[in-house]
This record gives sequence, C-alpha cells and structure tokens, in this order.
Amino acid sequence: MILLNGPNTPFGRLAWATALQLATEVENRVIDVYSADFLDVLNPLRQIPTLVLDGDRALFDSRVICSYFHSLRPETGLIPPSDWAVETRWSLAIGLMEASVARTMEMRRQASHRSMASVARHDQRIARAVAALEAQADEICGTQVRIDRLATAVVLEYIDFRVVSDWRPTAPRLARWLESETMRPSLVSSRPYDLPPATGGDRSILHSQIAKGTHP
Ligand SMILES: N[C@@H](CCC(=O)N[C@@H](CS)C(=O)NCC(=O)O)C(=O)O
Repeated sequence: MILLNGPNTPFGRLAWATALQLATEVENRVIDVYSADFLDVLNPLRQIPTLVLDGDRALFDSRVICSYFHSLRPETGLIPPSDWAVETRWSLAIGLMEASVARTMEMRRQASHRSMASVARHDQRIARAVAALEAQADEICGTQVRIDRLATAVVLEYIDFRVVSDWRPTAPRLARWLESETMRPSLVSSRPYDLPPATGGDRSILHSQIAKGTHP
C-alpha cells in the first residue's frame, strides 16, 4: 500500500500517524499535490491523503483511510466500535483542521484579494472548536491512544505550525496534555515541515518513508 501524502497536511499527518500507531505496512510517499497529475485517476478530488491499495484501487479521505488501517488491527481499540462521542470529537478535530487550513490559504492571498470577513468567520469557527475540545478535556486528556486524541493533537500542532491562533490561554488543559502527547513516537515521526523552494524539475513525487515497528 502507498499513502500519497504531503509534507504538512494535517489530514495526511493523521493518516500517517495512525499507520505508525498501528504498525501498518505502508509506504508514506510525499508528493506535491499541485503538480501530481497522476493523482486524478486515483482521486478525482486530487487531494491528499489518498491510499493506493493496489494498481488503481484507492481510498480517500483521511477518515476512510484511518478506518481502513484500523480494520486491519481492530484489537488495538484505536477507533472504539459505535462510540459516537469519540467519532464526533474526531469530526470536530477534522473540522478544525479544515478551518485552520482555509484560514492559512486565505492569509496567503495578496492583501488586495484577501477577504477579512472570511478570515473572521474562520477565526470564530476555530475559537468555538477549540473551546468545545477544551470542554471535553476529561475525555481527551488521557494517555491511552485513541483516534479523537490523535486527531486533536495533530490539529493543535498544525495550528502552532502555521501560527493560526493563540489557542493556549483558552485551552489550558489541552495545552498541558499536548506537552506530553506530542512525544508519542507516531507524532514525533510525522511532524509537519516545509519543502525548500522549487528549483525546477519534476516535484510530483518527493520522497518516501516506510512504516515499520510498533509505536506504543
Ligand atoms: N476531507 C479531506 C481533506 C483533504 C484535503 O483538504 N487535503 C488538502 C491538503 S491539506 C489538499 O489535498 N489540498 C489540495 C487541493 O485541494 O488542491 C480529508 O480528510 O482527507
């Protein structure tokens, strides 16, 4: 299996961290999604993460990919069956990723093309989502790995990585928990990074990592 991924997508990081966490045998192939024409036949949305199962069979999006990895190792309990509160917190973290990525993209537009009304809407959604996660800190701040916890750690680190919001003052319990959670090997091995500027050539496939070993 090949996980088509990027260097800093939070959705892709969650899929890769899940694979590492479950010791799934998969190659994590970092691509430049914007020049990856080959992706269209696998995922008409041309988005990452996309999991190539064999030849031309592919799965997307991140939720489907995480669920698929878990279906290979259900005894781990990473996604507890029919636990709708866990699933909803996972969706909340995904929604927070969407708002944080959208805000980042909006802020990259030239000031004259930027919609500050749109940035304000993203900011409000981000603030509400962080507050809702903090309100569920009793559930999130545990040491046993679970998909809602992994997704929360990934999105909070994405917010830090892109300096999306100063979330710590409103979420002190999550902030304390993240200090130790961030040391989890599957999170250490999947940290986001920026690519160096393009200097020409084909950037559609950048490099690969192979998942191996069990991450506690
Ligand atoms: N709902 C999708 C979102 C995936 C997504 O938005 N990926 C972004 C990277 S952060 C992407 O591929 N962007 C390229 C594009 O949309 O052109 C998931 O959970 O996997």
